[in-house]
Amino acid sequence: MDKAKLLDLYYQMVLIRRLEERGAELYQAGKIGGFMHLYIGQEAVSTGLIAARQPQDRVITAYRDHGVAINCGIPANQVMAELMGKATGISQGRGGSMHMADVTRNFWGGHAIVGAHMPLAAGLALGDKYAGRDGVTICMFGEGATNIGYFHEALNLSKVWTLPVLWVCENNMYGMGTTVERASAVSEIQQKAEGYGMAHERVDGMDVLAIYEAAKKAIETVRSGSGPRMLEIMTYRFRGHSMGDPERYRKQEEVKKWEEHDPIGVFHAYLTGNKKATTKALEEIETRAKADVQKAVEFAEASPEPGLDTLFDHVYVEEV
Ligand SMILES: Cc1ncc(C[n+]2csc(CCOP(=O)(O)OP(=O)(O)O)c2C)c(N)n1
Repeated sequence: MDKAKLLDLYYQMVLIRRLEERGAELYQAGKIGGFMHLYIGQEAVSTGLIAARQPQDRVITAYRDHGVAINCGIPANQVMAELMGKATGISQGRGGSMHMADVTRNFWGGHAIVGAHMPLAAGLALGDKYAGRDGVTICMFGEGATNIGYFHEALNLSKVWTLPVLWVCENNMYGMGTTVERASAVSEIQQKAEGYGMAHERVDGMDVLAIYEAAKKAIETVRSGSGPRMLEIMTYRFRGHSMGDPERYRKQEEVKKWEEHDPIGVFHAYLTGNKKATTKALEEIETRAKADVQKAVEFAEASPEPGLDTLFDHVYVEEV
């Protein structure tokens, strides 16, 4: 990967982190409503994954979607405005935190119902296959979603119909307050792919370049027509499940231990240690990301709420 791309990945990860930190403050100040799930700690996953896609590859995920939106190219202004429910948000203020989407960037959305987007991913892939297009659908989900019926239906059909899907499990070890061991018959989620005759691989989720390399290989293999595959990416969320989680199910020492492997810190050490970037260059990126978040907050605050006269817009798809 060339230096410019490496630095861009660093920028994306820092931008997500700073944007969500500000988001948490705005939530506490009552400026963001509804549920909000932060991606802090998991930024390397979608950054590495989406850097490996081609423009024709579709991305679909669950409700922890702010980072995915940024990585798909949605400007910070529109992500922040959506968090605040403003008309200038990427979903015009109607979706909020959990429902960012932009099909023009091949981002098919954040979805709030656990696992429900997985059959949609199979459908998107079926559409591409049927039309003879060479896109791959990248479907991200938590390990908790793998205990749900949708997961099994979707994986089964994707294999039966040799659909071009890359299933990506983000194993952050907790589904709300429940550990993977308490909820899943096997804690190594990749084993579930075996039940559907699918190739699979476990990847270090704190290492953006390891994710990029694994994703690149997996996406191109799927594109070659060999059918679906699964990646299980081992990661950790540094914050609670959603805003207002008292986190009684885990010890602070555990969180601190994982924070020592902060994906941004790990990437910083790689870039400086391998002379890909100077500390000063990375500081400049951090300053830029912070300024971009500040601009996004100002843009969102100055934006109007959706007008009452638009209340019934977009409720039904118009016949064409
Ligand atoms: C069908 C359904 N059941 C329950 C919930 C409530 N719920 C929201 S998030 C969540 C945990 C999911 O965990 P996981 O899939 O591992 O994703 P993570 O939050 O770790 O990213 C649950 C049970 C829901 N949204 N949908």
